[in-house]
Amino acid sequence: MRTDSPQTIYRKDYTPPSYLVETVELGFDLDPARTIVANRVTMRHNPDSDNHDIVLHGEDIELVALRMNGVALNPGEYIVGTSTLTIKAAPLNAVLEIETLCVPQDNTTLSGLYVSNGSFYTQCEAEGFRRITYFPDRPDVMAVYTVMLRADKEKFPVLLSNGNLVEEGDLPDGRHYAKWEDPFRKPSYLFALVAARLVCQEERYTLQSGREVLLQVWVEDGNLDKTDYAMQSLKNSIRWDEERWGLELDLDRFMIVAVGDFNMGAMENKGLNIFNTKFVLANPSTATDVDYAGIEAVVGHEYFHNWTGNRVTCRDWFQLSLKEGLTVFRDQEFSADMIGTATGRAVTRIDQVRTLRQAQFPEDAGPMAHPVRPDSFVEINNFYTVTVYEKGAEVVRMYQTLLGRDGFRKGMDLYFERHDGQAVTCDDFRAAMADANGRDLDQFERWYSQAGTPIVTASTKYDAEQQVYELTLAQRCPPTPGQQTKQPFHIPVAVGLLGADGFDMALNLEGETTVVLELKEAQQTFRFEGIKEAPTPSLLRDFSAPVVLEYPYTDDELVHLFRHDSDPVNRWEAGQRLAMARLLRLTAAVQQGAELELDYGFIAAQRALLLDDGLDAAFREQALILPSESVVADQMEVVDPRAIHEARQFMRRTIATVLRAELLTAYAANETPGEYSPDAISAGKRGLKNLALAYLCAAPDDHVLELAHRQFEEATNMTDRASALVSLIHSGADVDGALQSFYQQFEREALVVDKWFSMQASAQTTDVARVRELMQHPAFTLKTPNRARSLLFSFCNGNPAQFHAPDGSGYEFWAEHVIKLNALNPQVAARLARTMDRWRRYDPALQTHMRAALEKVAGAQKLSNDVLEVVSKALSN
Ligand code: B3K
Ligand code: ZN
Repeated sequence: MRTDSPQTIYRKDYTPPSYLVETVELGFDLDPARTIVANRVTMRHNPDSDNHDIVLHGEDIELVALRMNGVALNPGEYIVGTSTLTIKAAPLNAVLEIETLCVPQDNTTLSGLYVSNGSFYTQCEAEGFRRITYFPDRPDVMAVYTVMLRADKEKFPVLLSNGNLVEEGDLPDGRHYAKWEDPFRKPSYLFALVAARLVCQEERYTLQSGREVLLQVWVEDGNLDKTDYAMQSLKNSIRWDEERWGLELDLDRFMIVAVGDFNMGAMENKGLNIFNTKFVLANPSTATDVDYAGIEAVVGHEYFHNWTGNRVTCRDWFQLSLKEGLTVFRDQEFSADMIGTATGRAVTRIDQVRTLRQAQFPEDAGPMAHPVRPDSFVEINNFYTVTVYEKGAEVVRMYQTLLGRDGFRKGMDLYFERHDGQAVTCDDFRAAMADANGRDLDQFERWYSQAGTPIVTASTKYDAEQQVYELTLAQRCPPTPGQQTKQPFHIPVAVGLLGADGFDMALNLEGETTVVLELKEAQQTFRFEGIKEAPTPSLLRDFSAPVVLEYPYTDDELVHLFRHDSDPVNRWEAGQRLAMARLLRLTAAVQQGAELELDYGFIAAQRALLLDDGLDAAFREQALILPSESVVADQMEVVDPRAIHEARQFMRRTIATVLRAELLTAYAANETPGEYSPDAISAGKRGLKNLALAYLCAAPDDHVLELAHRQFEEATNMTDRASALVSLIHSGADVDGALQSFYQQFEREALVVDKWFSMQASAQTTDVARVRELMQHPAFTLKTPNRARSLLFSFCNGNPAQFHAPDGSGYEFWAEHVIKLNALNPQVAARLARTMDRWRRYDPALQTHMRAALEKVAGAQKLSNDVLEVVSKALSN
C-alpha cells in the first residue's frame, strides 16, 4: 500500500498566481533519447498577489541550468521539490533561463513530449507542460510563445508548433530548424509541437470576411486517402461558427495532426490541433457511419474550442466545464444543424440522452460522483468525465431552453465582450447569461455545485367540468459523496398534452403546443385551462433537463405516445419505457426460473413503427433499439448481469421470430446502392437495415445467415461489412473464417484491427480465457491506448454477462491489467479502474470477489495518483 497520502486540491483554496508571464521563448533540440529544452521566460510580479515566491511546476525532467536576470543560480538559491521549483523572495521583474532534459522515447504516459511511431508529439492538458519544462503550469497564467524546433531533417522532416511559421532552414549535421510564433496569449496547456515524418492535405479557404486562411490535415504517409472528411468537417465547422455565433477563425493557419498513440479523442492546442487517428482517418472501406459522425463532431469540438476554451479560458481546472460543457453543447448543435431536419436533430438528441443514461447517471450515482464544477480532486485527469462534459453540456443547453435561442446568443455575445483574452469561471458565464437577458439565474448555480441526478415526479388531475388540467411536479436529489442534502434545482420542464386523436392541444392563447415550465421549488402545481378532454402528458420534451422523470404511465398511454407524440424524443422515450418494464419483468422471471413471455401488444407497437415509412429510417432504428444491459442494470436493486443478458436476448429473439417478415422487408427496403455517402439519410438507412439484420441473427436460420454472409463478403463499405460480421458473431454461427479473412484484409489498418479486437471482446461467447488468448495476438499491445481500449475496455465494460463471471475471474483479470497499465499510462489505467465504481450494487458473492480485486489494485506498488484516487473512492464508504 502506498504510504504517502496523495494531496487533495480544493477549489476554495484558489489563489491568484504570484508571478505573471509575459513571453516564453522555447528552444528544443529534439532527440528521442535526450531532448534538451531551453526556456527563456519573462515574468513580473502579479499585483493581485502578496506572495513574492516564484513557483514553477516540473515533473520527470532533469534540471541542467537555471539563470535569473542573467546570473546563474546556485542550488542554495532555489528549492526543488518533487514537482515544483521555488525561488523565494524573487525580484519584481525576473527573466528566467531554464535548461532541462527529458527522454521522450521512454514517456509511455503520453503526457508531455512523447514519441509515437518514431515521431514527436505533445499533449499538455491538463498538466503535461510541466513534463517539458519548469513553468507556472496553470491555466490563469497566459503568455505569448515563440518556439524554435531543431531536429534531424531526414527523420523529422516536418516541424510544427502553434501560430505562424516565421523562419525555417538547414543546420549542420543533417539537422534543420523551424521557428514558430503564436501571436495570441495562451495558457501552457495549449502549447503543442510536432516533429514527424508526415504528409498533408491542404487547402486555402476564404472566411466570410474575405480573409484567406491555410488549412492542413497532417497524417502519416499512406493515409492521405483518408483525410477528406476531416478537411470537409473543418471547413463546415469554420462556416458554422461564423454563421451561428459570429465567431471567426483568428489565425492565418489552422492545422490538424493525426497520431496513433493518444490518450483521448483530440486536443485543441492553439492553431495546432492534435488528434487521435480515430477522429481523423476515414474512407468508406475502413470507417463506419459512426466513425464519420465522430470525426465531424470531434473536428468541430476542437475547432470550437478556439473561442470557447482558448480565447476565453478557465481560471483553474475546477472550471473545466466552462470550456468543455459549452464546447460539447456547441459540437452537438453543429452536428444537429449539419443534418438539418427535425427528426435528424431528434436522432442526435436521442443519442445524447442515451449517453447520459448509459454513463453519466451511473457516475452521478457512484463513488466518483462530483458536481459539474467539482469542489476537489486528487488528479485532475480523473475529472475529464461525462459529468463535466455531457452533463455540463446539458447545463448549457438549459440556459438556451430557459432564455430562448436569441437570449442565449445575447448571453454568448456578452460573455465574449467581457472576457475575451481572460481566464474566467463558470460564475462569469452564468453572469453573462443573466445580465444579457435581465434574468435572475442565482438558483441555477446549483447545477454547478450539487452532484447527483435530480428525480422529478409528476402527478396529474383533470377536472372535466372546469376543463382544467393540473400538473404537479416534485423534485428530489439523492445524496452523493460529501453532499447529504440538496437544495431544489431550477429545472426547465418542457410539456405538451396529447388528445385522444394523437394531436397536440393548444396550451395557451398563442396556441403553443409545447410550454417550458420552470420548476424551482420542491413541489409546484401548474394549471392548464381550456383543456377539453383528459390528455396524455408528454413530459420533459426534447429531454429539457438532465433528470429522471417519474410518472405512472399506463401501457396504453405509452403506446399512444409511441404512436403519436409530435416530439420525437418523447416518442422514442415512450418506447424505451415500454421496453424497460418488460426487460425488468423478464429479468425477474429469469431469476425465478419462471417461463419467459413477451406480450403481443408490445411487439405490435414495434411492428407499426418499423413499418411506418413516413418516419426517417434513423429514427426507426433508434426506436427499435432496446435499452442496453447496463441501463437495465441501473434500474435494479441488486444487479444480476447474467439474468439481464438472458432476458434481453430472449426479447430480441422473440421480436426477431415474430417480426421476421417485417424485418426482412425493412432489410431489403433500406439498401444503399451506389457510391458510399456518410450523409444522415444514407447512414440512417444503413442503420435500420443493419439493426434488422442484427435482430434476424438473434434467431437465425439458413436464409438469414446466408444474407449476413453475403453482406459481409460483398459489402462496399465498412459499416455494412462490420455490422454483418458483428451480427454473425452474435448469431452463434461459426465465424472463424470470416474473422480471419477480415483480419487479413485489414491488418495494415490499425483502426480496423481495433474493431476486430473489439467485436470479439464483446461477443457473448468471449470469456476471460478467450480475452487472454486474444492478448497473445501479435497485433496486441497495451502501449497504444486505442488497442488497449479495443480489447480490455470492450470486454470489461461492454460484455457484462461474461465480465461478471461468478468465479470472479473477470475481476482478477481487471485488477491485473489496471496494475499493468498503471506502470505504463496512469490516465488509461484510471479509466479502466472506473469499471468497478459501482461494485456495491452486485450480489454479495460477486461483491466479495470485487472487493478483493479492488484491494489488490489499491495495494499495488508505485500506484499513480490517478488510479489511487479512483480505487480508494470506490473502496471508501
Ligand atoms: N481538452 C481535451 C482533453 C484533455 C484531456 C486531458 N486528460 C480534449 C477536448 O475536450 O477537446
Ligand atoms: Zn473539449
